[in-house]
Amino acid sequence: LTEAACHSLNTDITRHPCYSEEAHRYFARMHVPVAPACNIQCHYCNRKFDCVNESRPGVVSELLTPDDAIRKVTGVAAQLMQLSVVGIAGPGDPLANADKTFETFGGLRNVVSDVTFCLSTNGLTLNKHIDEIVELGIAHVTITINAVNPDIGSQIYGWVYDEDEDRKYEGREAAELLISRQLEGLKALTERGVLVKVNSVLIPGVNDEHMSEVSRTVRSHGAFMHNIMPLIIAPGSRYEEEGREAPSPRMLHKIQKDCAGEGSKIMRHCRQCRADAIGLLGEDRSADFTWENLA
Ligand code: CLF
Ligand code: SF4
Repeated sequence: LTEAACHSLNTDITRHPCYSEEAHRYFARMHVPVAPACNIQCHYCNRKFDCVNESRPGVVSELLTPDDAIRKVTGVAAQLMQLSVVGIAGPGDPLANADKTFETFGGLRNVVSDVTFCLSTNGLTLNKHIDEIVELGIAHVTITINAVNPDIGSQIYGWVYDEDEDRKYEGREAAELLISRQLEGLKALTERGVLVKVNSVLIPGVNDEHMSEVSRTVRSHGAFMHNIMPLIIAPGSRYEEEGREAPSPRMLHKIQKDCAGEGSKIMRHCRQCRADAIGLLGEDRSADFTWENLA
């Protein structure tokens, strides 16, 4: 998309702290944690904590109901002039809690103007929600895609639950289903004018050598930007039991550089936020915005 096209779709990246490196110095995002459930199992995750796809492991966000989230955003927007984005990123998968997620965005539409809506998902059920996302004006969606090859994906995901069939998939089949839904959702959103960022968790020994293929594939399906994030292992997760380790900064930078060299627009300023973060990236002011302070 050209910059002019972004403006006409209300996908003004110059005010989005994640989609624009420059914007992250001046504009703030607020996450509302309304989405507790998840429909897949990543080996780096422990459900006691927030979704690791866009968040630090070991963090527990306090859940909000959609009504409370709407009240909270209204209060914060009145006090935090830099607020430009409201996002739903957990603590589970926002689209595994589609009713709560869309009720929140729908309600916010009526009470805040001049903020962009942002959604982060593992992508499993995106195919069912494209129209709703577009109709609610959710201009930015992030999909966490860690592999595009099911053999590699089967080393990352324990299972995937398909609610329509009421069936739990495991192993290669689970990864195959998830990957096909992710790529289908990415393409469909892009075709409808939504700006899609792809997050990938870099897992040494699993997807490090695969990452440039991931980057190429998501680019060819329309991804606007690729955010390759270092694995941080949640306490109590399968990867912790296996003794896996985070990538070195050197490995992360080399892979980001290689993917950029092949033509992907790489995000380098991600701070792996919590599902209830408020403020500039890297800053968490959620403690400043208690109900008492907002009253
Ligand atoms: Fe939040 Fe994510 Fe939207 Fe940003 S975070 S839902 S795109 S408004 Fe940003 Fe945080 Fe990194 Fe995510 S720094 S974890 S990339
Ligand atoms: Fe955990 Fe993965 Fe579900 Fe996020 S998508 S809550 S990391 S299992």
